[in-house]
Amino acid sequence: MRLTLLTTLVAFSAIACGSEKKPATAQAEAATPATPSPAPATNAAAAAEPAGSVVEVKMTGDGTTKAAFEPATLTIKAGTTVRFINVSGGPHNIAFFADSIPKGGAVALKKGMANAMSDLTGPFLTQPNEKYDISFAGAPAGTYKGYCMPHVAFNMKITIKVQ
Ligand SMILES: [Cu+2]
Repeated sequence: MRLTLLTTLVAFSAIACGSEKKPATAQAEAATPATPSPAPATNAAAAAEPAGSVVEVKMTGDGTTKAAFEPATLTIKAGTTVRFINVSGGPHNIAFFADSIPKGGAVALKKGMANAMSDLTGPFLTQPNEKYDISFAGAPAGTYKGYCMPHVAFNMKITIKVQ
């Protein structure tokens, strides 16, 4: 059931995006993360802060007509952690367009995205102020374009430039 919903969302995203960019494929493979990641829900007290600098991106919306990443464009250094925060109008998530990222970027993001629903696709943030960190450690320089699956029709997209 969930898979069906996900597939529908992806199909919808593909239509909404037209020929511009293809979203990350969301086939539900048995995703075993390359590195074991602690479950944030049960491990909150021990959640370590990222080693590098952290840049925050707010996920906002009014629930009906608009939704956005704020900022929608940012430039970071490799090694930075981008922290996505569910501020309003959720659920939100962050997924990257597979064909928008530099060579080697997908491998780096696979390591940097804990609890991914599938490659390049972060989990849905449903709770107020819920956070999701993406480590750009080892991420090749270049432009990474992403979107929010529930709100791609509202053009909820983000461009992250890694220096
Ligand atoms: Cu959203």
